[in-house]
Amino acid sequence: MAAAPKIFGIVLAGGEGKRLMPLTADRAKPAVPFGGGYRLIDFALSNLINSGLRQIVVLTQYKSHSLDRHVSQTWRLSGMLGAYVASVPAQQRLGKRWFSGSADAILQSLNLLRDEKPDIVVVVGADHVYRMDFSQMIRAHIEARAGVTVAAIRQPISLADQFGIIELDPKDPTRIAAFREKPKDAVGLADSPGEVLASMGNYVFDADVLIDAVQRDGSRADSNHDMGGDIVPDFVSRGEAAVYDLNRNDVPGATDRDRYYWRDVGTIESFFEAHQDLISALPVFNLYNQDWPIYSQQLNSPPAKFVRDGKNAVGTAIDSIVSLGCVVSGGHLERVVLGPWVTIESGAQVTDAVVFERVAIGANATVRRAILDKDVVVAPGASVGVDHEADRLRGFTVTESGITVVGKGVHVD
Ligand code: ADQ
Repeated sequence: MAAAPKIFGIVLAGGEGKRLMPLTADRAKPAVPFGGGYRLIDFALSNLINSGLRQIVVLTQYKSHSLDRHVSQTWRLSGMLGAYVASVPAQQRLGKRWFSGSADAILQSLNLLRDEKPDIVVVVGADHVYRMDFSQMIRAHIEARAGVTVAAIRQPISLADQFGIIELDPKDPTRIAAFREKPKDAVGLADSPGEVLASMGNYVFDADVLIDAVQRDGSRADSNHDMGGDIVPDFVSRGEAAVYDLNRNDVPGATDRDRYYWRDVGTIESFFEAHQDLISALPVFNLYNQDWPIYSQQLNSPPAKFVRDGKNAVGTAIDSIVSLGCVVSGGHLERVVLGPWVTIESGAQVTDAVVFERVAIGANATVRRAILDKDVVVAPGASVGVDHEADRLRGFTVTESGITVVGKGVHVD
């Protein structure tokens, strides 16, 4: 391999995100808004760009219109030195079929690798909130001389059935001895029985090894063509998989609280909780780290404004994030994340909420423990999240822990 290996990034962004319904009714999961002005995919892309990658493709499939638009409008790199972030929709290059899994998405996109001829390929998921310097993981991969290196982080054992679970080789703890995708009967770690070592769904491969692996997988009738379910276990069975623990990763500007922060925001519950992690005074995840910025679309919008209403009531917000273009007129926000262009009228009370773009909350309305998708209108005096039975009867999703989700464009009376 040359002294400076050529690195290529693949972002897997074709997942449906069924567990995030109704937020994914009309958009791919990586395009779901997060933290006011971001989309979920901005975290993966920012990490890759901050790590020095300059050739990145985003493989899309499911309801990809808003994702494709976001990637092409926001992630415009200068054309110099062949730098790009390109959204590549499924194209049926290998017959009349869509991607049958994440490994098949790569198999159907091998023309991109053949064009660029990289030495190393970084493959990442598109729906996690975290910071990670992939250049450090790439160095570890080259030193480990493994076919694949899998990024890993400790997670509570109660979540083991949502992740690929890694068992290390006791003789060489840099190697993976066993890998099971989403097991129901995971065993805790020897030094911490309440935890397991989970795959983050981020991988570094030698390019030729990746090409060979997805081609072999493609010819197997017994494979689901899934990176976590099929490709990684195959490397593990041949003793060719190394692990890279996120706790080895040192991201510039990280705080003690968020140095190893990583959240899979695949469910409404985890999506809601990750927002709560953003808004406290000492945030669990610090969006204000300028040494490792998370990039997103630049809105041409006026700043947020807080004003008194006609009756001299003050518009206030505490422990909240308020995006550009918002106007809070006499209403009160507490532990709320507002996307751009939201209006909050006199006497409205909004607590513990995630509110997407262009939502209007009318005078004296009440919103509690809720997620309001884009263009929702809450009429004056109406309520969301106060009476869960009434919420269900109106067709809103109410989760087990009592989070009410109102879908895009719904008018709440
Ligand atoms: P999951 O996220 O459940 O687990 P998957 O549904 O395959 O696995 O999604 C992985 C990534 O690939 C996501 O970013 C998704 O959008 C994308 N994707 C899924 N199907 C795709 C397709 N047909 N085409 C293109 N992209 C597709 C994975 C790993 C686990 C690991 C967790 C960490 O399989 O081992 O623990 O991620 O969250």
